[in-house]
Amino acid sequence: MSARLNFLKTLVATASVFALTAQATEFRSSDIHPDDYPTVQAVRHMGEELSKATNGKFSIKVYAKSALGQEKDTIEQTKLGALAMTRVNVAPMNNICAATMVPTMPFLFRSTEHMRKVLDGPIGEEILKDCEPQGFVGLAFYDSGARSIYTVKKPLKTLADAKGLKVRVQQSDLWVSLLEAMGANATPMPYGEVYTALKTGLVDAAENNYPSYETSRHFEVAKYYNKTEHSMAPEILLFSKKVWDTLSADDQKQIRAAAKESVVFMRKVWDEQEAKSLATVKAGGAEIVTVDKASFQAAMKPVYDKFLKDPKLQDMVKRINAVK
Ligand code: GTR
Repeated sequence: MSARLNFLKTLVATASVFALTAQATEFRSSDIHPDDYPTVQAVRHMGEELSKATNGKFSIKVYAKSALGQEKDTIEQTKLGALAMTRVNVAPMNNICAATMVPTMPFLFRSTEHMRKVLDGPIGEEILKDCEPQGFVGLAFYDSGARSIYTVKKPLKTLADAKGLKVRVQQSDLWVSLLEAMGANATPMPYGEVYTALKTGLVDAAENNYPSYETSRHFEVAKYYNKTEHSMAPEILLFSKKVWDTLSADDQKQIRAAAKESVVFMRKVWDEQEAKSLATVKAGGAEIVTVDKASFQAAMKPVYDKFLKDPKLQDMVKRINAVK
């Protein structure tokens, strides 16, 4: 008798667990950064908000530290619907979705405030929308600060110092041209290979913001952080269109709302992280070098000419410049 009761109890328990799992969906999201990096924290925060708003129907599990691959791989998986979400920089999207080239453009944003205002407004929405025909629902932009060139052997003070420098760039044709316009030799490679490339002399330099320079430990190998601040290419949070199309309009609304909310959270964490990373790299022996930025800026026209041939994109740049 008691054996039968136990059996029934187990049956009921199993059935209810099953019902729960049958209803609840956990979206997988990828990131190349370590666990406590602002982008990882932001998507995790989004998951918590989404779970609260939907009474546990949806949640997000973030796979950090490239557990699911480098950015190009996870973009591919997201397109196929094998992965629901990926947080990447706009750079590896440049060749896929043309509008993402615009916020990548050198010396485009005048300040963090300018960048945030543009990306929060209709222009930001337009860029996100441009990824949809390619299989991605753009949910949000996250801050990525300003990128500067860091060098192993000697500081870089003017454009002339960049001549012939072997610089790692992100996997984007635009990024190759950007460094070539500076007179450097651009070597595109995934983020995960940069530390070794700097250490073995495969490249003389790389470029990134303070948090990446610090958390990747690149500052231990490339001591000169030369403040070129040549691009403020933001991060982008992408949802798989394939998965998206299986969701109801109401579910989609909840996801969008949680993503937007995570931007506010991210900016706070980002500002703190930038300050913390700067202090860490300085304490670790990095030298912050002042650069003749105007000489770099003056060399950028060929990049605009080559990549913004489409009048729509040119117009977008004009509208960005007009945002006060
Ligand atoms: C970081 C960015 C990453 C990746 C990396 C890189 O700043 O957060 O998404 O783009 O730079 O240089 O590959």
